[in-house]
Amino acid sequence: MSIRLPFFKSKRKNEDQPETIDKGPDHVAIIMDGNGRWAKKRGLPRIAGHKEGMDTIRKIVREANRHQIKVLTLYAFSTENWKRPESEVDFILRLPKEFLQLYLPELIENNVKISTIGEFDTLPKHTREAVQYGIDKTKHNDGLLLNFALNYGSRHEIIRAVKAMIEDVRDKGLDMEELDDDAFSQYLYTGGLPDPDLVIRTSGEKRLSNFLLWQSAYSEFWFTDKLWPDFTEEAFCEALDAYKQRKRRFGGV
Ligand code: V0D
Repeated sequence: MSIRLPFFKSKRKNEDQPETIDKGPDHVAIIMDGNGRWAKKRGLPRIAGHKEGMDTIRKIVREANRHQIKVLTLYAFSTENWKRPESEVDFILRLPKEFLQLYLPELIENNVKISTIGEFDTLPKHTREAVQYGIDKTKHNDGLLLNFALNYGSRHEIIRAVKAMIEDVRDKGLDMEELDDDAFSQYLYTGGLPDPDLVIRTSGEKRLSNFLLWQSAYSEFWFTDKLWPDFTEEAFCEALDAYKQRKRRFGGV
């Protein structure tokens, strides 16, 4: 389910305007890893970690708002996550409803708009209905875009985009000569969104794991050993500060 927002112009190279010093990221994407491990460390079932992870989302959304971040993309459920035990998958797919029961009023108060990327149609009906409710209730908001990657895998996203583009060449007379990377980007789930400026992964793994492969070609990366439920506002600010410092150094040379 891609949402097209014409007012977000993808600006990857930023050659035409001088880099603003200390400019924070517009788009932050996060791989929220380590929920199961957090629970295991406490002798709790993995699902307790997923539940705790929802509270971290709430905190990070509030902090993202304070920093005038425009898009926050969260890797909530990958196409590989189906391989987990059925009971865990079942629990995870009920979290959107629980999350919205807890936090939708606060999201609305804070002008947050919910969107998703990924293969929405093959999620269970109850999950789709819960998420769609959140999308509908926040569709008029124009603050932070809280973008959940649900049933998302980047290679699949790219293949799907290639197929859609070929269809448009065949059926809509799209000129092959005009196809460049900007044109292609529009066929991805993230079409209309800026590329992530900063990709964060918690819990120590230093991999992209099929997340935003195309979109993160020019992104900065921040890896932390903190497990997602232990990721705090302070830890998030640390990542944002590191991002700004890198930009500053880059601007200086
Ligand atoms: C589990 C830790 C919120 C990471 C956070 C279906 C993994 C809790 C949502 C959510 C998940 C999604 C859409 C929406 C509102 C909330 C969520 C999933 C997993 C996968 F509109 N947390 N959360 N979705 N986890």
